[in-house]
Amino acid sequence: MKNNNRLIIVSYRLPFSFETASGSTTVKASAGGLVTAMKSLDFSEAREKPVWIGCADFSRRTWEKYQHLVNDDFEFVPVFLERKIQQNFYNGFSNSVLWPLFHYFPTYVDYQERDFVAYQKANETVSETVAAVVQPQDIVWVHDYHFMGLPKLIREKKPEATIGFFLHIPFPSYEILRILPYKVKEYLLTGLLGSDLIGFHTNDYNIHFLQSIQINLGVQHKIWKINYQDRLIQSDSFPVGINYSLYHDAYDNEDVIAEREALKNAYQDTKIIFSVDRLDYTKGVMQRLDALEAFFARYPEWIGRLTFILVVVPSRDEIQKYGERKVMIEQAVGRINGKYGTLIWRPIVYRYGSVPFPQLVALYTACDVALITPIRDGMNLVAKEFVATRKDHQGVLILSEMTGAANELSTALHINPMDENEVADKMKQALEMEPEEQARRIAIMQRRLKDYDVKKWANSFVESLLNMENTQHKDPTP
Ligand code: GDG
Repeated sequence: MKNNNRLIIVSYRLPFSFETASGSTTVKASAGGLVTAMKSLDFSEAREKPVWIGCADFSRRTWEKYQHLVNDDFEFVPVFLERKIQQNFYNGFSNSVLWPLFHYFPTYVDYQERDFVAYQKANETVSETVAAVVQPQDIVWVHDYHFMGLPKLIREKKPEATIGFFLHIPFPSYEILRILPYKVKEYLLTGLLGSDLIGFHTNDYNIHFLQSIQINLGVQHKIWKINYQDRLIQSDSFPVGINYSLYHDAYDNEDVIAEREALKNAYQDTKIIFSVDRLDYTKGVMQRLDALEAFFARYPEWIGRLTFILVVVPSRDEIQKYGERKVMIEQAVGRINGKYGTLIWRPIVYRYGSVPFPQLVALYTACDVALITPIRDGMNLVAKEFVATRKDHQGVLILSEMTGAANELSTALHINPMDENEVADKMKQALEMEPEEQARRIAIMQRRLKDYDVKKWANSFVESLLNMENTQHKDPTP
């Protein structure tokens, strides 16, 4: 897709950070899925560089001094929030209200009025920055739950703007949303309705959103079209994809081969089950450990013949619920290793920390089984990346039915993460699966991931947004 519109991305984080070591400062680009997706859009005919607006995790002074080091296809506009506002907006309302509630953990919600005030303030500040930057013909694409108020705030300042919003986490059922005070629901839902196009990973999330606006605001919709305040809005599902070729081709990368050989040598006497997630209660790590224990209890013939490599990546450690989780995981790992381990074998190899890309792909491609058991997950990219890397067409994916990815990865072994016996049985099935059957299942999933990769995702969202805008000018009735 080529077009002459300028793209303005708004996300909580900017895709780089400054690192200072031994007195010298460098810029480190981050390589998340969002960065890849945004870089894959073709805006080569646009008049100006695309712009990326996000909250700064560095000081204004650092930015003034080192911004010349940031050389990128994007122009970056950091927003500097007051420390207290930033804390209450991010750790408070975003990650202690919206995150747990939207992942169906209502008892983890810690609603504080001051945090909601900070969320509104942060959205307002960011909307002022967007309004100062946006010009006619620009496309504004807002990402994720930190900025649900933003589309409306931009629309108030720039009524003609073209605005898209994408939610990376689940949109929960109306019954869950109703736990929030009415003024909060109203703020979030009317906030989203400032968009022209609202995107979700799955149809279910979209339906939940449509039900919520109907029940809470009395706003009607028809076949994904919403008529609101004389504007036509569309909401639809756009399941995020991955950079398929990056992961698929990495199988033959020299560093990956070396790391894979090292892993296979280290665990040559056992099969390998593997998982990697951020430390988050939504990812179901405790349930996974319960299932492993159930597996050894049900199938003791596997004791000594299986290694579970558990990688947990630090995340949001300032929030109490995350710190508690780390202690729980480490106690369970210690207990299971103590109970089943021998002097020469440990059932669980645990790493708390991130691993570099070649090691991650080596783990994906050395393992016999990937065990992915979130209790809720908007999509889950790890499952998709694991499948994409298996150029050898081997390996079995066990995947929670509570992930958005389960819709697309139809030949994975689906499980309910709460049912430890079911997970244990599927682990046995996976470990004993014939190579031909593994290949058949992987090939089907790879076709889907290759066809609908991250480029397709980003392009189909932007194309729908542009078409939407045209439709609006032509005929504002659904
Ligand atoms: C949110 C939603 C949705 C992880 N550990 C390492 C590492 N990673 C990379 C993975 C993957 C990404 O981080 C994690 O993505 P997920 O999708 O699994 O999870 P969230 O961070 O919760 O993402 C989620 C996503 O947004 C996109 O919309 O799918 O549902 O919660 O790319 O590879 N990468 C490296 N080392 C690690 O240790 N190199």
